[in-house]
Amino acid sequence: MLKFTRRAVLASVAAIGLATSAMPAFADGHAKTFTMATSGSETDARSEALAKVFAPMVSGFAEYKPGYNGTLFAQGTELEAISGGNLTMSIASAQELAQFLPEFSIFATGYVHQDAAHQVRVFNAPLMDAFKKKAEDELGVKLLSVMYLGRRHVNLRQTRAEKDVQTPADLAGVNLRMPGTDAWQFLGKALGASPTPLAFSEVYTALSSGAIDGQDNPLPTVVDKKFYEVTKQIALTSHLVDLNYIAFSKKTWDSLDANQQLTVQRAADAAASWGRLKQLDKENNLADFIRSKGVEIYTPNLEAFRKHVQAQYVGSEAAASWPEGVLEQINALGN
Ligand code: KDO
Repeated sequence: MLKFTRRAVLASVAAIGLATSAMPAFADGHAKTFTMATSGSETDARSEALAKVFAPMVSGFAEYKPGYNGTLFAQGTELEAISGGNLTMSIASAQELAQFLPEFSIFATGYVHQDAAHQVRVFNAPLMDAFKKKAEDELGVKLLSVMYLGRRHVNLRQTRAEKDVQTPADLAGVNLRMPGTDAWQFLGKALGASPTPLAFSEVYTALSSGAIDGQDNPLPTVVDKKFYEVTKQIALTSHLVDLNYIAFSKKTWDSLDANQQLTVQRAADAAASWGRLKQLDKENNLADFIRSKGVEIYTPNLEAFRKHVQAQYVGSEAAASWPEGVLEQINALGN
């Protein structure tokens, strides 16, 4: 028979007391959990930023619980999960938002954003207010901050001797993997290639087997996912200075008190800044490492790519969804 000695009971009470005191004090007395889903890896700068900066800043009232590599929700399903109340936050893309709100495709358009600083100016400009409001009102998604993913380049299995990429004409017939949404497939075609939709988690295997001819992620992703092991060249097209948004459940946001909301906003901004600097540093310092792995890196005819890509958007269905004057305002915020 289990003997509950006074000492044993006191020890148990003390242990429970210790455990609960280790838990942060919650305004409403209940622990909040912020689940986060991304198709990115744990070592990606954006994932690191949320885990190392955002999570500690909100730990006074919420536990951050990330799911990487599409394990919590498959790539492209995160916004629906947030909307449906099954997920708190994600590293969302304008292309995914454009599946629900077509006008977001303007932020996924080739050769529009010029650099990371331009992305921040655009996200904080009054032109963004209507986009943010629509995401909240129609999707239940609050866009807290803009994250820098980087300059996307054409990365091919073929050597330069086999396929030298100088202009879009050189990509004719190239089976270029692009993410699954319409805006991504449009961009792949605008580059002159034949785009194939494929989940981010499948790209390495598809490159290795030859199921695809190439992919188009920024240099830090080429290193993080070891694409340099299964590709032979990178033509620095910089066809999209790519971004993500820290997307947060509006329902969860509305359940926070004013101080908690301020803390979440500040934590998102701090994480976005930290991640941006880390990604820019990686982007500016990885080319030689990738070359050391046998990948040729070179600059193609950028004017030819810029002109051809932008011409594909003129008169397109995507462009028809852009609110009047917004492209001009984005360009005016450029360098
Ligand atoms: C990709 O699938 O190539 C992509 O880079 C698209 C981005 O919008 C974003 O979803 C990203 O994957 C993930 O965050 C993984 O890095």
